[in-house]
Amino acid sequence: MLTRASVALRACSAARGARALAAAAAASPPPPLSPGTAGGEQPPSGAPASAAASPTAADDRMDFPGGSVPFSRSPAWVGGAFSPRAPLPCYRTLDASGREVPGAAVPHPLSREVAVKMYETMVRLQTADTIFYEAQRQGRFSFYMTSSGEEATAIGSAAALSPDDVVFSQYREQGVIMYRGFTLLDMANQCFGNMHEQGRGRQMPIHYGSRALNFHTISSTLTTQLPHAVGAAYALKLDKRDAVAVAYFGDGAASEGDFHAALNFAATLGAPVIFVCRNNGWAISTPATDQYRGDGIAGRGPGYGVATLRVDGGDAIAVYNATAEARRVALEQQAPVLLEAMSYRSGHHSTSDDSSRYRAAEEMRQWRARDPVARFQRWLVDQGWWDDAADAAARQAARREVIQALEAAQKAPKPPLSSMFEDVYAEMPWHLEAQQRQVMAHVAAHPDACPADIPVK
Ligand SMILES: Cc1ncc(C[n+]2csc(CCOP(=O)(O)OP(=O)(O)O)c2C)c(N)n1
Ligand SMILES: [Mg+2]
Repeated sequence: MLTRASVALRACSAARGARALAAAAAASPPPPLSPGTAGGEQPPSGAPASAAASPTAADDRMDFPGGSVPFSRSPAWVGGAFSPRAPLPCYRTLDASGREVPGAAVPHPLSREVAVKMYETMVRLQTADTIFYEAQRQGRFSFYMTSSGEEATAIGSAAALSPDDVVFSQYREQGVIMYRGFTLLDMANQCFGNMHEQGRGRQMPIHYGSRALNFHTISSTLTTQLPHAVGAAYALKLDKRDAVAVAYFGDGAASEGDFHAALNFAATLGAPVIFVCRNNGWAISTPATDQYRGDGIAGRGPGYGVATLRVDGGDAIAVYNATAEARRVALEQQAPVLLEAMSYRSGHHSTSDDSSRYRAAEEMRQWRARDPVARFQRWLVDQGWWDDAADAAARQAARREVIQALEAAQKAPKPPLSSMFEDVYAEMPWHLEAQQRQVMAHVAAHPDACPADIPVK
C-alpha cells in the first residue's frame, strides 16, 4: 500500500498541506544562493566583518512601489552561469514499472471507483487513438493527433477536477474531455464534421468542445487559450464561484508571448487558474532543449510569483494528487498554480508528421517502456482492483464502440452549405447575406465546386 500520508496531511492546515506535498516531492531541495549573491548587506570582499558599518534600519533596504529589497555590496548576479541551481524535483508516487515508491506522499488517495474509471478511460483513449489514426490514414477524414505517452497527464488531472471547472485545452488532451463525458461518437462526429457536431464542420478534426461539459472549443493557434483561461478564472473569482479554470498547453506553446502575459495577469489579478504544461520533450521537430535555457517550464513559475510543482506526467496518481492540491490552493488562495507534467510524446506529432525523421528510435523505445497506462494498470492489479480478464473485456468493448462510432459518424449527413454563415450573429448582417448569395450562385454555376456530400441549400 502507498503511505497514506493523506491522513496526516488532511489534518494539517491548508497552507501546511501544500508545503508538505512540496517537501515530500523534493528529493533534493535546491541549494541556497551562495553568500554575497543575495539576501542582504554583506561586507566588502576582504574586509573583516567587524569593520563593516552596521546598516541602519532605514538604509539596509530599498523600499519602492513594487516592494522592498535588501541592499548588497557586491553585484548580486543570479541565473545562467552565475548561480546554476539543481533542477526542481519531479513528484512521483509510482516507479517506471508502476510499483509504489516507498514513502511517497498521497494526500488524495484514489477510491476504487475513480481509479477504475480513470483506467477504463485510458483504455478507451488508447483504443480511439489507434483506430482514429488508422481511419485518417485510410483517408476517411483529414487529420488526427494521438496523445500516446501522455494519457496519465490528461486523465489524472481530469479526474481531480470538478465538473464546474472550466477547461481550456491545446489539442492533445482528448482524455480530459472524454473523462468528463464526451463520447466516442461525439469525437467521431467532430472528426467527420457532420451535422451532429456542435461546430457543424467548421473546424478541423480534433477541435472538440462542449458547453455542457465546460470545455471550451479547442483552438490550435498556440497558447491563445491561456489568456482566455485567466479571464475565465477572474470571472469565476468575481462571481465567487467554487470553481477554477484550467489551461492545458505544451512545452512549445510556452515559448509564445501569451504564456508570459497569462502568468503575469493571473498572478497580479489573483485568478484561480491551474496551468498544466505537458512537457513532452518536443514541439513537432523542435526538441525542448531548443525551447529554453532555464529549468524547463516550472522554473519560470516562481519568477511570476506563481505556486509551482513539477510532476511525473506518466504517473496517474501523482498527476491526480498534484492537480487536486493545485485546485485546493487555487481556490483557497484565489491564485494561479503552475504544474509541469514531465512526459514524452510517444507518437508522431500528428498525421502530418513522421517523427522518425528527427528523433532516435532508441529514445522512443526507452520511453515506450515506461508506458503510463501500463504503469497505472500494474498499480490497479496490485490493489486487487483489476485483472487480465477485466482488461481484455474493456479493450474489446472499447474497440467495438470506436468502430461503431466511426461508422455512424461517417454515414451521418453533413451540414448544409448555408450553415457556414450561421451561428455567429443572432440576425445575419447584410454583408453575410451578400456573401451567401454569391456562394450559392457560384455553386449553381459550378456544381463541382462543392463536395458531393454537402447539401446545397
Ligand atoms: C501560434 C502558432 N504558431 C505555430 C503553430 C504551429 N504548430 C502547431 S503545433 C506546434 C508545436 C507545439 O508543441 P507543444 O506546445 O510542445 O505541443 P505538443 O504538440 O508537443 O503536444 C506548432 C509550432 C500554431 N499552431 N500556432
Ligand atoms: Mg511538446
